[in-house]
Amino acid sequence: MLPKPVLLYDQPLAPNPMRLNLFLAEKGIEIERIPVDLMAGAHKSPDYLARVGAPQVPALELEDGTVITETQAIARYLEALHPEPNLLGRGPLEAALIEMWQRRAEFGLFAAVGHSFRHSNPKMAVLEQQCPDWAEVNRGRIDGHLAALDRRLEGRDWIAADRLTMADITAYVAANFRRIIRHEMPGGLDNLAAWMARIAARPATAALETKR
Ligand SMILES: N[C@@H](CCC(=O)N[C@@H](CS)C(=O)NCC(=O)O)C(=O)O
Repeated sequence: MLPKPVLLYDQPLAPNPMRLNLFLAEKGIEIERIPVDLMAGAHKSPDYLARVGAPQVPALELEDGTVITETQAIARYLEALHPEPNLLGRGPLEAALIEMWQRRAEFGLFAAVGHSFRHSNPKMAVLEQQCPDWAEVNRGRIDGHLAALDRRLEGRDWIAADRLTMADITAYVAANFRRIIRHEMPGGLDNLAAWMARIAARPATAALETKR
């Protein structure tokens, strides 16, 4: 028997927890959450570090005391417990392609938006040793990542498979999070705009938006 999840260390406004929360909502998984106040440094307290082992959210605690960090690792465990709806791939080839697009989204658009935000917003100075040039470099990369996604979505509804997967979730959270740095969506990315509207209209996404 696999140990059951008992607690999610969460911060619903932060983008990695957002990815996991969307994943959970799509799967219909309910779990007790404990909000972690990142701005107050709660994730760096000795108690948090002793329990979780790393100063970050999300983190998933299991009934046997194991704590899993890293959004993708948490998702992987939860998918083993709740295989449907499948978000990480059925079979090795599909799983590899979803992982590939997930990583491209995470290390591409998601990282560009994240670095741009963390290195430019004065409030983030409590969490980040800020480098304004790095914020600008990353802001400059966003349009290219959006255009690449738009090209990928030509003639298809979803990024990696015939249905929404974790690749879409990561890319969507990143594309949406641009709003926090007031990045303007370039014109002409019609495939991307249609895909964003498709995800925004899903019950899981809508439920998440209204909770915030
Ligand atoms: N690679 C990790 C990243 C986790 C992460 O960086 N989470 C952010 C919130 S989005 C955090 O906890 N930041 C704390 C800090 O910057 O001190 C994952 O995929 O979950």
